Amino acid sequence: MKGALGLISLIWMLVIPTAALPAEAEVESVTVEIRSRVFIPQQIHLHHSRKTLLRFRNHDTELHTVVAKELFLSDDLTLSGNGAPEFGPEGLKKVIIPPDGLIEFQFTPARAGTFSYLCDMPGHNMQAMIVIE
Ligand SMILES: [Cu+2]
Repeated sequence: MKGALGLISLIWMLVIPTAALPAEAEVESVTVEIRSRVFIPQQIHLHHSRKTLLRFRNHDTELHTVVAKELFLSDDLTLSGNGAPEFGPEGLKKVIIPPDGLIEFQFTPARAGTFSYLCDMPGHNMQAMIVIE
């Protein structure tokens, strides 16, 4: 009986804090791994008007870029990690990710659609898709 009570209170401790999290914490978090010049997975799904944390982790020993024209034209875009962003007249053009590097995009996708992105390093031929529902 004591054991059962202990188990129940343990379940409460595990369940309640999650249920009590404020709406602010409802961030959709997705990670794309880069291995051997491939974006993995090849397609990810996000949702418009939902706060998103999109990570790219480069496991290769060479640098890669993430070039996504329209996708990151979001008012609330913030970048973190050790990538090097490049900006053009229309905003963020691309981010360079060093070997073993990580970049994090925090943004809210503005609209639904299918967006392809790529790495524009010569000869890499790397492309993948983000579907925003
Ligand atoms: Cu690349």
